[in-house]
Amino acid sequence: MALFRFGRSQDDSEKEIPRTESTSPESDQASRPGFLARLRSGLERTRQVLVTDVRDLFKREGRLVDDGFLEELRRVLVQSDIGPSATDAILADIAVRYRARVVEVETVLDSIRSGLLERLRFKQATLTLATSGPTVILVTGVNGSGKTTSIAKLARFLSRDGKRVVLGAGDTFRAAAVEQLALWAERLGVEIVRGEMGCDPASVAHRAVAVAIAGNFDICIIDTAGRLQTQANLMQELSKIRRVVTKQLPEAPHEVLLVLDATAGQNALSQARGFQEAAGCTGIVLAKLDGSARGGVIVPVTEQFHLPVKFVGLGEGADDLEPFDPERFVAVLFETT
Ligand SMILES: Nc1nc2c(ncn2[C@@H]2O[C@H](COP(=O)(O)OP(=O)(O)OP(=O)(O)O)[C@@H](O)[C@H]2O)c(=O)[nH]1
Ligand SMILES: [Mg+2]
Repeated sequence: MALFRFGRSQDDSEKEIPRTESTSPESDQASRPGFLARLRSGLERTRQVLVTDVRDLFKREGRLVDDGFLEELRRVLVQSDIGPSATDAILADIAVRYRARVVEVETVLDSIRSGLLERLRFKQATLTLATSGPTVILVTGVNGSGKTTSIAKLARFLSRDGKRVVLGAGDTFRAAAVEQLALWAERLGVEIVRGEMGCDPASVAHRAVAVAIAGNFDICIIDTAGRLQTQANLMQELSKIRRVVTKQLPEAPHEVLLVLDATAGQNALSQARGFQEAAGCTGIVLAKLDGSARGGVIVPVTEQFHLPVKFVGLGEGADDLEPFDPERFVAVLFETT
């Protein structure tokens, strides 16, 4: 078991760490426009449906709100990835307020906007931090969802806030997985605890938390190997990591973040529901929102998992993570360009 300040990479052939993004604080301002552009493109298809297609229902006149209109509107909304529950709620609200009246398109867009905001605002949440001692964050999800990259981004986000961060390389299955995290640790200037290849991930988690306690770290983020909820032994392994950590610090893990790939489509996303049972997830990181164009999926995801989206990932660089901000999300969705 070794503790590195600047872990050296021996084999990172399997996972390339993108080098496009600067990790210096000075890059923050400069990266903002790019970040917004990525959020826009992540919402492009959803916006196309929610705004353009809804406008198309109106041509240049108001519309009478009757069953026919509501059905047309439903057909549009179901294409937008916001999910059946939000669609039903928005339609019910429009029916109650405007049935048998003539409405303009802006009125309907306002109803959709406020319906979405209401649902998403409720799901906003910040990271839970320990009141004393280190905060332990366990990161989990299916293969390739974006866990390790999100950990790097999270470490960057928290370091920028003045927190001392140590990473635990709990994906002990692949050498490249450990090296990927070690490379990030080196680049970010944070510490990493790693174990022998193939060793029990719970032992790495235990050591990482012990280092965090002994070294007065503020944050300990533990990576885990990708797994499917159908792999019972691996799900048990996740429960074991949890138990080991809780033994060391009764309130830990303070967060169990489920990383979901926004490009995976709604069916794939709901397959991750078993993680809640095994790992007791506390929040979602929705990664790869920049590549999805169907960012509306954030609405059904929060509803299906009964979990808040704590962060969204909008790129492969260390700065490409943002706390989820429903106001901004909805503003970008409905902005006129
Ligand atoms: N565009 C984009 N790519 C991302 C984002 N997050 C992760 N990726 C990329 O997705 C791929 C998988 O990311 P990882 O962080 O290795 O995923 P993982 O869940 O740790 O994968 P396993 O450990 O193999 O289960 C990498 O190529 C990342 O660069 C994101 O927010 N946007
Ligand atoms: Mg990984």
